[in-house]
Amino acid sequence: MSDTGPANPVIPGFHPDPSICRVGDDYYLACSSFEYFPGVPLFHSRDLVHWTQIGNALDRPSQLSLAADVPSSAGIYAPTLRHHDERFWLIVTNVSEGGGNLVVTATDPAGPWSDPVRLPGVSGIDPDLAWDEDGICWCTFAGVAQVRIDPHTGETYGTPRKLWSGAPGDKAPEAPHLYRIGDYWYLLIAVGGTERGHGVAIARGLTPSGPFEPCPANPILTHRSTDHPVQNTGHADLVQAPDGSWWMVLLGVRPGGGTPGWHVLGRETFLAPVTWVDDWPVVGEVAPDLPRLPWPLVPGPVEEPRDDFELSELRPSWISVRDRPAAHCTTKERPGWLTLRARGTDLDEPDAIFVGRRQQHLSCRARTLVDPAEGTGGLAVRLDERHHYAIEASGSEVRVIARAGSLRTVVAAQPVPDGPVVLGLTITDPPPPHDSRTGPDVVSLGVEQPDGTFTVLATLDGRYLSTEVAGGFTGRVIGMYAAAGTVHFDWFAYEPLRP
Ligand code: 6LW
Repeated sequence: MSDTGPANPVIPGFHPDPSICRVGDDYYLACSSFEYFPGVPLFHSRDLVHWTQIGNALDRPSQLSLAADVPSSAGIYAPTLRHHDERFWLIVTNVSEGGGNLVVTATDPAGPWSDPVRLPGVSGIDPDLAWDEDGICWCTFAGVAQVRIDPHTGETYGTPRKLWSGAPGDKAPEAPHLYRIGDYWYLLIAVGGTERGHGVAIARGLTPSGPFEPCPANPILTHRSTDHPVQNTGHADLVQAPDGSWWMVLLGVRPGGGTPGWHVLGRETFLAPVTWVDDWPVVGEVAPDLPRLPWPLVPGPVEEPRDDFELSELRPSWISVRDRPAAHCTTKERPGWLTLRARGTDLDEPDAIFVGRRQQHLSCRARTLVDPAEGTGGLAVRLDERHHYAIEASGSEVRVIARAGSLRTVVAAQPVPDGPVVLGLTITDPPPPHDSRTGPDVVSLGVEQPDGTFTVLATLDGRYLSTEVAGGFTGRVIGMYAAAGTVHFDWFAYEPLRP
C-alpha cells in the first residue's frame, strides 16, 4: 500500500501464476508453489487489493508428496481456481514423479480440500477448468489443447485437440483460461515465456472449443522492450467485480540494480483494470500505484510481524522444503517455541529442515531468537539448495555461510556467550555509488546484542540470490533451519524497512 492508495503488487513476494474467482462479494486466489510444502497458497479479498492468506489447498501428504529428488522449481506448477455447482474446484499440475494433473475440491476455500482426483488423460501443464451451458467440463491446458473431462472421476472423453495457440511463432503458448462472456467464449493465454518476453493474448469464438478469432490488438498486455518497472508481465486471469467492472490478475517481476536487472522476490501477483471495446478486453496499466478503485477498500486481517509460536498449528504462510514431518518440526515439544530436529542435512540438501516465509519486500529485516544448546541452526534467506545466505549458531559460535552455485564459504564467525541468541538479517539497497554493475540489494547478517544493537558479521551481494543468477520459478524465502541436532526458536519477526 503506497501512501497515495492501493499499490501493486497486490500479493508481493513469490506468488506466481495467480488464478482468481469471485463468489458474491468475496474474491479467492491461488498461486503455484513448486517444491514447497504445503502447496498452492489460497488468498481471500473483498476489494481485489487487500489479500489475506486463508490456507493452502495441498496441505497433507495424501495430496502432495515431493520426494527429495524433486528439483527446485519443479513440483507444483500453475493452478486454476473456479467456483461451480456450489463448490470450489482447483486443478493443478505436479510436474514431478507420480504427479501429473489433479483436481481437488472444497466447500470452504480455507479447507479442508479433498484428496486429489487424478487426470491421467490430461498431459502438460497449466490446466484450466470451464463448464458450458450443458454442464460439460472442458479442460484446456498449455500448448494449447483441450479435452472434455469428468472432474469428479478424472475421466477424459476423446483425445485432446489443439486450439488457437497465439500468433504464428509465439513462444510458449500456456496458462490458458476459458470464459463465457456475453455471446462469446474467450480463450486467454500467456505467450513469450515467463521471462522478459512474456505477454498475454486472447481470442474468441462461439463455442468453448472454437474456432477462435484472435484479438487484433494481441498481445493485449506485455512489457517487453519497455523500461516499465514491472517486467515479465503475463500468466493472467480475468474476474468481473460485483459492479460489472473487469479486472486482470497477472504475474510480474520487479528487477533491481543495474543491467541486466535482477529480481529477487520471484514472480509476484499484480492487478490491472480491464475495459471492453468492440467485445475485446483492453488492459489498463499495471501501475505501481493502482487507480482509485470504484468501491471502498476493505483491509483484511494482517499477519502479525512476529510469530511467537504460541499456536499448536503453524500459520499458513510458513512453508518448508518438500515436506514438513511432525518428527522434524513441532511447536508441541517446547510450548511457545518452534522445535526443528535435523536429519543430518543442511541447506545445501534438498531435504533441509527449513521453515520459512516468502520475502515480500525489497527492503526488509528478519530476526529470530534461537537456542542452539542441543544443535546447530539459524536464520537463512534461500532461493534454492545452491543459492542461500545463512547465519547459524552452534554452541558458543555464530557463523555466516554463503552458498552461490558451486561455491560455499564460511564468510565470518565469532564467539558468542552460551545460551539463546538473536540472529538477524537485513536486506537493503546497495550502498552508493550505483552503476550498471550494481546488484539489486545487499544482505547483512549479524547478531542482536542484549542492548538491541545489531552487530553485522557480513554484508553480501544479493544478486546471487536472484532468479537471473539461480534460474527457476521461485523467489526468496526467509526462515529458520536446523543443520544438526535439535534447535529451538522462541520467535521469528519479519518487517519491511520502507513502505
Ligand atoms: C507455469 C507457466 C509459467 O506453469 O511458468 O509464467 C510455469 N508461466 O504457465 C511455472 O510458473
